[in-house]
Amino acid sequence: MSTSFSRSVRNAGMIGAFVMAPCLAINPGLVSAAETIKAIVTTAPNVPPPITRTVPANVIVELEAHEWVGKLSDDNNYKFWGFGTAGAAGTVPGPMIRVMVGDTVEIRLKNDKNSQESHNIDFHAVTGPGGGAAMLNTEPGQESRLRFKALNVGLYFYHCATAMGPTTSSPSIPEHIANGMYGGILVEPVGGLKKVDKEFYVVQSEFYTKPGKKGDTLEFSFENGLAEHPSHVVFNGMAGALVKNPLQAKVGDIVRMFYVNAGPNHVASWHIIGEIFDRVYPEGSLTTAPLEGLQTTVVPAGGSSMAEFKVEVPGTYLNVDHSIFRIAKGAVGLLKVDGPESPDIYKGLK
Ligand SMILES: [Cu+2]
Repeated sequence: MSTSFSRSVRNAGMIGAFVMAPCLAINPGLVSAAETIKAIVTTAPNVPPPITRTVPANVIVELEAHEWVGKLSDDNNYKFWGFGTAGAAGTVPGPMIRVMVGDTVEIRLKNDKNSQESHNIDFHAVTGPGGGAAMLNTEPGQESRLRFKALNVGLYFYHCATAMGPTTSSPSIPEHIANGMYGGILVEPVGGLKKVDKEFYVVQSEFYTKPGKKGDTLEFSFENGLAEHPSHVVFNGMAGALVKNPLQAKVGDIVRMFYVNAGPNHVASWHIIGEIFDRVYPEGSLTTAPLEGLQTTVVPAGGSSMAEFKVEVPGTYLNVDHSIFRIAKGAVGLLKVDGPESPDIYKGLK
């Protein structure tokens, strides 16, 4: 067992575990003589542990498409379509995936046997037609596989891109995204990102529903999607998800946020009230120098941003889209910072 593998196991914690090659059936082709491991994927806001190895590996990622009714807000349910880890329920957003540039990644996508729709995935981290979607069309109860080489470092979006669905008036890719089928995949540089104290995975997205009463399971509205008029704008899949379960940090921590904007329509103006981004890696580019000292950063639909900031003052900070009326549609989350007061930085005067 290599040293890097041992570290990976220790870092895995409760989230999952790496698995060595011999127990895995690997198809020939791109696969190299490198170590074969099973990726750790995490549910938002959790982030897979940093990659400590420095040589590319064959990485197996297992995902499962599901359709289920869940909470979109305290008042209403919604029939979501989304991705989950193998053998687990679907979540919105789908799991975060973390690989290293040069890795050969094998995606194993199952579609739950109870699904009504075919699903697939277009990974923006994939070089190849459709980002892999054409190779991953998966009927209910079936499994598809794709192997790709991660050529570019960055924080990338992934989403279902199934071109057939129940809405016959238009291509249905938007509907699959609008129902919750998306997530983020980080392709780290060799040697990984600089160590920080806290990492979080936050995905902003819009939902387009028909009107309904409190307690209703709201239905998707293609017309509102077409009009780009969302009923809900949320972080991590539900209005108030990050209010009920705030992100937590301590005074002095350096926080890194992997921020993905699923859209499907609107550009986000990401801002944390009372904080300044020390470093922003615009549009998820991790190989260019960061911008420093930013208040608000634009995150395109189908794109991402990574930001790092030190939290110096205790208290509760609001994560928002500064297209600010979206707060009323659910786009607000909390970051709670515990620790000693910092009166030299922030102090009320009477
Ligand atoms: Cu789909």
